[in-house]
Amino acid sequence: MAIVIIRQDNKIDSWKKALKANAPDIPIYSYLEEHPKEEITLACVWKQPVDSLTQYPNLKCIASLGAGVDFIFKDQSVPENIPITRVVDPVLASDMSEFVLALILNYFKNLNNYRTDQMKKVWYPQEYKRISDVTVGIMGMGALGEKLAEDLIKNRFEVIGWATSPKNIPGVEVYNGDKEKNTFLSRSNILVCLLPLTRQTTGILNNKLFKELPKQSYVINVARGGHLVDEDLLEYINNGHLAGAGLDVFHEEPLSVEHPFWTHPKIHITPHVASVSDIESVIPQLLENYGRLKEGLPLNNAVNREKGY
Ligand code: NDP
Ligand code: OXD
Repeated sequence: MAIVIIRQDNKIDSWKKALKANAPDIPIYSYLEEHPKEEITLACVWKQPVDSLTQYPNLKCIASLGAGVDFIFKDQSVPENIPITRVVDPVLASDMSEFVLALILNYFKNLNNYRTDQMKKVWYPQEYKRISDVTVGIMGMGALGEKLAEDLIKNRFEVIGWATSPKNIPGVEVYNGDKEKNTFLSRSNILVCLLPLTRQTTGILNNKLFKELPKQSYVINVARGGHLVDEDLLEYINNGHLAGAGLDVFHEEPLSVEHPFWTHPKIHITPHVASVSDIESVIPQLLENYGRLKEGLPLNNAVNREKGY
């Protein structure tokens, strides 16, 4: 049994070093080095190259090194019968919650505008918003959505949520499914998307949805670029229905230099940094599942292939 790490950024060595430090007896390889393919039972992946997962005849589990697994399902070459797991981690959740809180407060207090004014030596006080002015609607009340809701409540926000199934989260009214979606939207002055990207949720942030939001709502997408119909967002900001948007994720990453989001005064973009898996925090769950594979036990944080998340 052995582990292979497959990712196309410059983080393979850090993951490998940390895994080895925590489990010196387990053989751990980068997919870029010579390695015995038949020994690999666990593949730890992030945006793997197409076909890279087809080379392991004894693969028993594909572990996403992030919370999302959409990139695994997108790769048609990924074997259909192998269990997939994902990261569910308190550090990932608190990082996300801090990021969204920062975006909301930044928007309320016009901080980006003042920074731009500062560069031009412009003194231009503007009206600001308060926490008590808004209800935050969170689409997706999973590991990240629930933690965000808890933290927003601690900061005196009124919070509502939307998911497929009922939830019991103190202080949060959670709406379910399509029939309650419009009621949820009609109350969301700040809409935060924390949905997984699936067949059902692709393109969900579109003009039909924006129309249901209260006038001057602010949209935050920290989930996946595929949730958003870019032209619809531009239309609804430019026609004045939406106040603006904070976007961390895009259809194409890095975002093309030609894209109108870069220069739009009401769109705040960041380069997919809302919450990045913390290696030390995530490693214990990878090793726990490696041990479970060995023992033939059910895997933790398993993805439901039918649902796609
Ligand atoms: P979870 O799987 O824990 O939660 C997903 C939530 O979405 C669940 O509450 C689920 O409902 C709900 N949901 C799924 N499909 C629908 C639907 N069709 N209608 C209504 N609700 C739906 O995911 P996480 O919270 O761990 O992560 C969410 C996403 O955040 C990830 O998939 C990833 O894409 C993104 N992400 C982005 C990061 C960034 O840096 N920008 C970092 C980390 C994650 P139910 O509970 O009823 O199943
Ligand atoms: C994730 C991400 O899904 O970083 O973890 O986007």
